[in-house]
Amino acid sequence: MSRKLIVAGAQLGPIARDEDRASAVARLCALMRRAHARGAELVVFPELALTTFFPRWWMEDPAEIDAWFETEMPNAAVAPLFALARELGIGFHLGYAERTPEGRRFNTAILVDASGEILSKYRKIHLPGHFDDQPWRPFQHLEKKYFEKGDLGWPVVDGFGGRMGICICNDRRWPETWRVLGLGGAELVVLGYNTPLHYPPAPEHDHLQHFHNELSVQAGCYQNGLWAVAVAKAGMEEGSELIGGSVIVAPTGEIVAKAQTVGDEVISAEIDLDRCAEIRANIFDFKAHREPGDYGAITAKKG
Ligand code: CDV
Repeated sequence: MSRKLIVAGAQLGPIARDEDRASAVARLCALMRRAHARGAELVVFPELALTTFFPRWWMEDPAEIDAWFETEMPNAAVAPLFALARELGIGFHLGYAERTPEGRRFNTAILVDASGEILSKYRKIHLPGHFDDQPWRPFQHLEKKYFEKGDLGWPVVDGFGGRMGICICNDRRWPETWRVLGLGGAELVVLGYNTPLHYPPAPEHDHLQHFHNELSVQAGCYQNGLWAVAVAKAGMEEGSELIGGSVIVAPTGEIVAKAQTVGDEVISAEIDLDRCAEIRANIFDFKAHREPGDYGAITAKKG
């Protein structure tokens, strides 16, 4: 049986602070239709795709904070997206802010199959930024304040004819993320990101943002012999310029599709999951060549 499938990345241009869920979901639906028209069986949306990237603002009022979070998934606001996916027979990945019934808050992503069933859920583990108010920044990055560290590990599940993994944004910069997914047997990793062009603590690296994005995803794919669809929120969003640059990357580390704009844009590629073996049965044949007995420091030490 063929293990080829067409996958799409649906990059989102900026979402304004006052843009409501209905408007964002209408944009996601339009992108889903475009992905389906290209024959895609799976479309990947960015991190926190239902709202603006709200962790850029310091907020203290719990009601104001909670307004950015979804307490159920699906819910009434995203129902049109789930319904369209079922109608078209297309799966999707969606990032959103999750508030649990116990009041815990996570930066979450789900993978939904073509029948609208949630196949997998991931809660972001590598939360970047800071806990405290830092008004000197042109925009803040308060993920550590608004989210708890994810508690689901990096699940790898069967779906779309292969083994599927999820990570979120800053996770992609960490080799540990990719190796855990690779050890779980992931053949396709889907991920969304919101990466500003300007990084206030180290502005001397601003010109390297696209390079570091591609370097991270390409290395993760190559070193673990897997495919990735990495999808951005892009463009000038409430004073923060987001890099865009969504890519689809092969197990060889080669980029096979890349966004050309910083707006709403669909990229797609036919991918063959059997190509993972090109790497996994050779240079990164884990069973033959890994030496876990020598890697103890990775889990024994934090820094
Ligand atoms: N949303 C993110 O995780 N953004 C980080 C930025 C802050 C460095 C990223 O890794 O792209």
